[in-house]
Amino acid sequence: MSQTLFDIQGKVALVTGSTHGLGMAMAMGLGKAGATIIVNGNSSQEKIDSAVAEYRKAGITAVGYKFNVADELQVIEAIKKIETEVGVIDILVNNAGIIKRTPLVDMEVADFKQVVDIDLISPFIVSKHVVRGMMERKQGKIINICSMMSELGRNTVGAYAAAKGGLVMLTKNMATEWARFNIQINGIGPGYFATSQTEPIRVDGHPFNDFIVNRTPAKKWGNPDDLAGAAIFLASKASDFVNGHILYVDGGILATIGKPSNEE
Ligand code: GCO
Repeated sequence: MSQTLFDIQGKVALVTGSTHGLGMAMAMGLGKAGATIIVNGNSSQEKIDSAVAEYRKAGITAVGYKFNVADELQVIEAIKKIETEVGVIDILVNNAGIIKRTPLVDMEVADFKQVVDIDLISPFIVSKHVVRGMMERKQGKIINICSMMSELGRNTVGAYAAAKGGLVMLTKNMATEWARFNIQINGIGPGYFATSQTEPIRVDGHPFNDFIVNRTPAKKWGNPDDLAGAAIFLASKASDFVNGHILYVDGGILATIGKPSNEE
């Protein structure tokens, strides 16, 4: 019984932004659990090709597609190509995202809009064009990658927090409208992980590095591989009655207000 609960053998999973970082870590987890991985990026074909090679080296069936998740026409065309060339998309992980660390009072409106475009509107665009097939087949899994900033503010990441907070409510509304088609739409909220996105605030000696280690009950930055289990759970039968839920994988940050530095 437990074997089939988490079995995603033969499923096709599109993971946006999966050429590196948390997206690659979750996609690797899904791939090692048997899913075919659709690798997506928008930077360069070389980056996608080298990521696909990395997946295949790990024994995962992987195909790469370069498209901009914020461009609806590119998304429509890419989904058509994927579903013709590889197969219908059973699992969608809306992971692609950017962050701009600027105090709100100094932030250009165009920069704020760009963050919201990619981190909030793109999951809507990609989901809208993937979910129609899921509705017809009466089954599907959508996983939106949220953040600690879905629940907490932090200096200089206001646009990102607004987008990631909105993504929680978008996830709940997708569940409200699409659960009746046997589609489960949930979120994963990563805590603070050691990736290229957090490198600027993680380098040794950076005050934020010590802050996060102290603020996290687990007393460490997350390892991207720690997200694979949550992704497999929300992509498999094991979560068939879970909907509109954000699963935080954060070492306990959201469980606590923290403590004075002189307390154990
Ligand atoms: C930051 C970090 C965070 C993390 C993650 C936390 O600047 O505070 O980049 O945004 O990346 O989103 O969940």
